[in-house]
Amino acid sequence: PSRIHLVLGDQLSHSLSALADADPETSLVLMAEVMGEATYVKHHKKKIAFLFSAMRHFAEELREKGLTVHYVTLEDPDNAQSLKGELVRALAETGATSVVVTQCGEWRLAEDMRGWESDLGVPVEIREDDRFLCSIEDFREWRKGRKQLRMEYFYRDMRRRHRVLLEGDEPVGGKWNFDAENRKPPAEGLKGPKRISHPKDAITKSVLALVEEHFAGHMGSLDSFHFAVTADQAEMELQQFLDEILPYFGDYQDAMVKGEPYLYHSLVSSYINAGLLMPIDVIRRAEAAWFEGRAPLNAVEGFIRQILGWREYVRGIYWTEMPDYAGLNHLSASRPLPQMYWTAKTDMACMKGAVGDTIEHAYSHHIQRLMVTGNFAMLAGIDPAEVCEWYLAVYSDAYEWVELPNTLGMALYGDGGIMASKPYAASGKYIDRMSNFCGGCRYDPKLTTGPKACPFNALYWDFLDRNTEKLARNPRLSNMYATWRRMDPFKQDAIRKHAAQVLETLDAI
Ligand code: FAD
Ligand code: DLZ
Ligand code: SF4
Repeated sequence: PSRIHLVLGDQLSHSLSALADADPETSLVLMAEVMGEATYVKHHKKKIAFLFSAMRHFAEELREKGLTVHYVTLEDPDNAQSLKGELVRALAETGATSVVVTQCGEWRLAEDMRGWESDLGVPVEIREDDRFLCSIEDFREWRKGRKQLRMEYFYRDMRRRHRVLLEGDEPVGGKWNFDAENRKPPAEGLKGPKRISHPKDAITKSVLALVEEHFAGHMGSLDSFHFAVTADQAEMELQQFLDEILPYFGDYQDAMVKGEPYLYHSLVSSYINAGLLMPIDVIRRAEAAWFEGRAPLNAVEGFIRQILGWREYVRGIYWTEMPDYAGLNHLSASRPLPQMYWTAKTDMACMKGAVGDTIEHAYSHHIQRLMVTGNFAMLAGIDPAEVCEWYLAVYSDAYEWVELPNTLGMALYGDGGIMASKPYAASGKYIDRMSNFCGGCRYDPKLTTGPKACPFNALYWDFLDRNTEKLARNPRLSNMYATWRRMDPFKQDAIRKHAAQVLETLDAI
């Protein structure tokens, strides 16, 4: 072969730009399981197992198409354990004279790639990742000259550009956004439908054994591994979502229920991000469900907004803000991440639930990530770098391009308002309204001080108080600051004291 086509673990798409001209005669496809990628953060065991198994299955599919694939397993004794090292080895072994790859999803690796051409001594062509619906250049153009970035306007442009849910040039249903209809608290006894669990074949079983052996110290258990590991299996899950679940997606998008990690969410993020599903297909099929009367508009529009809007928007923010973005810490937060994020050992039922789901499934849904674990980390002033590393490690859908703006920007307000127009700060009252966690909790969401007080409450006021200088001028927080200022100074003092006590004992609450 004269050319090496490198395919990364989150590039498992037959339409990948790096494979566009792969040729059975002259091309060698290189895929490698390497410690460098598996340990730059301590990824959840299920995330590693999902990716390795999906990579191995994808390699088989490429072989079935007639391509030559050089697949390096983690345990290969000659494995250089880094992507560059494996390229060096493959070039030396084959005498190939060039490399082609699709641009990657993380700054860390992109920086490394910039040096490959000179380090490897052959031309390295880095192609655009056209699985995304907005190129980085187009995003740069879109944001040029805008003082304040708002997802909503980007999303409307994307709807127009890709002609999604449009009637002429107008949004179907007369509005761009039906979010106001998407905030129902959970009904009593709300239970999500049973999800597909795929049978484990020989490839998956051997990957599970490998992960158990080499990543024993990473978070999570490999029990009940249920992930789709091929595009066909991911397609089955998407079809189930479109048929049975999408109609309810909007209504319960923000609801949280103990013991129900999935509710009416799609679970497609891991598959889209790894390349097993194409975002445009997912969008078109959800759109068809509305046009054909199989799902209501609030659900379909809400779902499409997440993928055509948020997903593309956060990627644009990431690539146009990096590398400085990763170091931002607008609120100067510096506390270490409490142990409960790794162990779920806490009396706070909502945190126990969200972290417990994460340990068990490498998943928790958006509102748990944002309003429970994220909100708590922001209110408690946890160092954003530690929080971001946690989110990048523990979710099966996590890559820095999508994790970082969501965590640093949306959940922690660490970017000072690039992603969100105000901090998503909330007290126990919000969690009580949107979940059934509080009923079974040692703490009481109605109390702010005293031994039974919900820790979110004092932390909420203390957070506003601590950050007055940075936040009080935000018009979207003026009501909350007015309430705080009107409060009896003795009560304010008691809240400050209780918050200080909570912060001192974060590992024991
Ligand atoms: P659904 O609720 O069914 O949503 C449908 C799809 O929309 C998702 O599959 C996803 O592709 C897309 N989507 C929804 N919200 C977002 C968003 N805010 N940003 C980007 N895409 C979105 N998502 C990741 O894919 N990887 C991450 O590492 C990640 N980290 C996050 C960290 C924090 C602190 C927060 C608040 C959110 C994070 N998200 C991340 C976004 C979101 O929580 C997940 O995409 C979602 O929970 C995945 O589950 P689902 O497929 O069931 O989503
Ligand atoms: C996340 C991940 C893991 C755990 N392992 C590998 C691997 O062994 N080989 C590989 O090519 N990719 C892996 N990945 C995905 C990469 O980390 C991902 O491609 C980069 O972070 C850029 O998005
Ligand atoms: Fe969470 Fe507070 Fe409710 Fe307990 S009372 S579940 S800590 S919000």
